[in-house]
Amino acid sequence: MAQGSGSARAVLALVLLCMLLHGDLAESKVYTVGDRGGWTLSSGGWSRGKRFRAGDLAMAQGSGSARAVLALVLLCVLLHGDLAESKVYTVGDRGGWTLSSGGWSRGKRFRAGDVLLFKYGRGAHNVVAVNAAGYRSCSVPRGSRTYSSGNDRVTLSRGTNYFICSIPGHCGAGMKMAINAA
Ligand SMILES: [Cu+2]
Repeated sequence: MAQGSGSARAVLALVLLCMLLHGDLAESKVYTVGDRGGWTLSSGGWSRGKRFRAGDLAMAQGSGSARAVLALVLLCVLLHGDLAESKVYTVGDRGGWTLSSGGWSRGKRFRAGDVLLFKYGRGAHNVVAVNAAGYRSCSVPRGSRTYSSGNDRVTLSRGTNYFICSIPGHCGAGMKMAINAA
């Protein structure tokens, strides 16, 4: 998922909430004939000066709150979806994927489906998804996937994901990362 989608979802939730609550305000009203006095011998003049609309009096009094509950449930579903959805992490944050970004992942918690965005000068580095042996020995096992655009998105799979830069000397200098995704 793109990074903006979380706030887009929150906006959608608020718009839906507003629509539902506004719908609540705009919906037909329930008038109690005679107000507190009720429908009595003296309530004949009660309607004087009031403006009614077609559909008024037809709605049950509880429907307004039912609508509000529906709005809140939708809001929760949307906001919860927001929390559960995958995140995009820029490796090394502002610094990007460099010789010194090996420790960047320390203390962070990742989940399968999260996306790592590797940013670096094209040609200066690359990103190779390797296995544990490749990570340990700074070698590229046959069949490893190499990314080299300088703006590479890699989706984490469950378990440990290993990445190295295969430009000679870089991995040995610390340009390697092992990331555990829950
Ligand atoms: Cu490199």
